[in-house]
Amino acid sequence: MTDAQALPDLREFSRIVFFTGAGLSAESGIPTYRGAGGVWRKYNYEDYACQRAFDRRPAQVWEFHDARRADVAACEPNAAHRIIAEVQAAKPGTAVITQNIDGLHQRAGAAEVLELHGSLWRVRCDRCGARRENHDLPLEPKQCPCGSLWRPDVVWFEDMLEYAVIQAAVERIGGCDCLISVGTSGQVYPAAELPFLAMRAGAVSVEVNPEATPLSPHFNHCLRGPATEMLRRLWPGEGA
Ligand code: BJW
Repeated sequence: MTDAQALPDLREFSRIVFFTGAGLSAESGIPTYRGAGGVWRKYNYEDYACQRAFDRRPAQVWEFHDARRADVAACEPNAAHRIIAEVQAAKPGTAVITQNIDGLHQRAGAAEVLELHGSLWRVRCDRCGARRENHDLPLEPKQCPCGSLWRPDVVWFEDMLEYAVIQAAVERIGGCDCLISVGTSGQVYPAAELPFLAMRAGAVSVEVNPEATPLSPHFNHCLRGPATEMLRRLWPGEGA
């Protein structure tokens, strides 16, 4: 882990970006995707998380997503989500760009979260274009009023990311003065390209992850430990 003396002082920055992944929610009890206990260790994404699977077996894909909604609903934001919201409240130029679909940033009080991979808590109809927030457990009915099926408004493999969201993320991350990447393996594209925009623009960059990732060599600081503990070191709080 980086020497505590060398940690950047977040109070010195005005355009901080938190770039977050599944590891941020691990301490809330939500499994990550890769690694031990990861979602993709148990389930093949080709059967549960791509449009082809939904077209073939929508009931199976909905059963998987209904179960994930129920699991996430039973979890609470953790101290790391709350610290990020604290920083954002203290420094309004702070942005949150997440790959997570669990909505825990928002439940912790973060504002303006850019959700690169959509949300478990929205559904959309690709026939009529309807899109709405929905928290049913399980979703009922699964039919949109137009007669077609709702699908989870998440970005599955092979789906394109939403243009407006990626555009906003590129703008915020390319213009930040401090990038803090938390709990992502940096293996999924195009999201994994985003940190480089900040680095090329000269931002101070910090990775928070108990394990090294393919992106680690490019960060100025690598904090090896759980998000709750490492973020508290970075942001001891306003009174500190
Ligand atoms: C802790 C911790 C603690 C643990 N504290 N940290 C080349 C070859 C083949 C395919 C591709 C390719 N290039 C691009 C692609 C396509 C694909 C891709 O990137 N594949 C790669 C796997 C290679 N990308 C896409 O398909 C994207 N779309 C696209 O590119 O469209 C164009 C296209 C069209 C057609 C064909 C090809 C391209 C869309 C990507 C969508 C990703 N969707 C998911 C699922 C969401 C929905 C759902 O859940 O149902 O998003 S996949 C999953 O991975 C999820 C996550 O957001 C994403 C990233 O994962 P994340 O957050 O990094 O989690 P993990 O588990 O990987 O890592 C957790 C980390 O936390 C670890 O490092 C731990 O150490 C750490 N950790 N505890 C801090 N306490």
